[in-house]
Amino acid sequence: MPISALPLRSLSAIALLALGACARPSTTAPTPVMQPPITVSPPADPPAAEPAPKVEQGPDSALADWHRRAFETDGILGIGSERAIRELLGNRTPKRQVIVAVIDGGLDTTHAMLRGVAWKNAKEIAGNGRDDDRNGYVDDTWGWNTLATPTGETIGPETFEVTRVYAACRGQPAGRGIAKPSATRCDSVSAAYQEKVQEVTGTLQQVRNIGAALDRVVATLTPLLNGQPLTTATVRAIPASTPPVQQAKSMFLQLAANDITPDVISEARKVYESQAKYSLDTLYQPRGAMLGIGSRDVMGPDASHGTHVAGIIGAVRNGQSLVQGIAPNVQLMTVRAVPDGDERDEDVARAIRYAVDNGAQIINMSFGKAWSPSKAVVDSAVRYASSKGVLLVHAAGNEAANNDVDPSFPTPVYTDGTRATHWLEVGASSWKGQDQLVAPFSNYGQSRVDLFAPGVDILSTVPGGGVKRESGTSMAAPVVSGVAALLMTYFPSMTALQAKEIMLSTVRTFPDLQVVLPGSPQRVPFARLSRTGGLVDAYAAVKKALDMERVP
Ligand SMILES: [Ca+2]
Ligand SMILES: [Ca+2]
Repeated sequence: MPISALPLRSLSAIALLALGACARPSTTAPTPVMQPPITVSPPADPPAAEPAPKVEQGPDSALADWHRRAFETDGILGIGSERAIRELLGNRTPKRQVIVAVIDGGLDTTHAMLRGVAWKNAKEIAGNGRDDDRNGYVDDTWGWNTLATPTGETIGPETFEVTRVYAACRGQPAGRGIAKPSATRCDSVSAAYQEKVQEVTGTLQQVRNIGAALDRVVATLTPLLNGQPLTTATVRAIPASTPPVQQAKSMFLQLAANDITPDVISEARKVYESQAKYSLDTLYQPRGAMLGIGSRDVMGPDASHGTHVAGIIGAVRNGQSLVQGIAPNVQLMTVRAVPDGDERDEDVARAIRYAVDNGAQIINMSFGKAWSPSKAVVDSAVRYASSKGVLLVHAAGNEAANNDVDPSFPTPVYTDGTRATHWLEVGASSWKGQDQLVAPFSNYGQSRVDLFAPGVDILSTVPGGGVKRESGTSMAAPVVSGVAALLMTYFPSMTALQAKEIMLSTVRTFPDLQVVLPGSPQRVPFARLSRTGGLVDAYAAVKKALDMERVP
């Protein structure tokens, strides 16, 4: 079941592989079920002065900037944004500053690659306890944080929606503010809650098992490295002197080939431990009786996800860095509304309205959930954004599911069945191409998903000044937000709606391509996994915008 779309790596098949090969013979056998893709968030506190890690490049791994590259010139299915800037826009300068709001888990506004592009509320005086610009928010210099107690303390973890509704059925604190559902409804809610408990505790156990196996592998290999770091290259170079060393090497490399490293495991462990401890707890109610308006703390306790998303859109562009945003001349506005656990509809609605009222032209929403008890509140904010011409770009979700059947909220379809006009729903594609073109975790939907965009192994900014690769539809949505911003900055009279239409009409299609359907061994036509059947193509979009300019 969906939770907030944090960056993700699918452990499903790998978990079995690792358990099968690593588990101690006498321990309980792994349950041979496919777990849902695992959502992984990076560590909360990376060392402050850590230099950017060396990024491995080669046929086995993605180029650091693959998502911005062009198929025609680089042979990889990126979006061609650099080629567009170089070849089509070389004689122009960006004309308009575009504000892109990132509704997410927080932003590190001090990151060297972001502080020059972080939106600042020029009319608000910081820290004087007053609402200087009278927009309703006190000291909102860097955006807003909806996740705070009524007395202004920042909230970290939250419950799942299913936990809240289940708690409402039982009159427990986590259900506060939700009307008690009918007895029949409560029966099905109870079943859904139990299923979620099983899923979280089962996955946590798997992660712990893999972690224990990996610890043993690391303990065997580390003494043989002569102080060198543990990487695929250094491990490959270790002589397989004894059968245990050979086995440890082979296990490490197999796991690494599936992106399972000690870091990934410790991140996954943190996420699932938090879910088990807080998100499933029917007694947990971090905000007390009232939701409150929020606070000025836009960073929050863990800004990893939001900082990564923001960097994809607009990290400072200079020719030297591997990490650069897609669009020049953007300002990134942060609205913190996505906790560990499920974001609340009221917070999502407030965040959208804040972004619209404070000048955002594009809003990136890399989050999602399976339940939306107050969907009408979100719908109303979405209608408001549309009425102001603001484009909403939403990640399709990481459950390898069909959104036409199991919606991932918020959705582009209102409760009355009509559709939001200013909305793009984005699935994730991979650099691997061919039948691996669709990311194995990505949601899809011929009706509910508009297009795909690069969302695997995307290198971007993380708190503390570093950079990191992450995967998820969370990374694909900001690619599309970035292309929209790129169009709007170079074509200053273009509306967000026109940018959306240009992107949709210029997608790269693959008429005969069969791809592996996420969550299944089946192959299906890529054309049927989204409305357009295509991948966002910045080069083609810019070209079309230029063509349209020439036609009076
Ligand atoms: Ca204010
Ligand atoms: Ca102030």
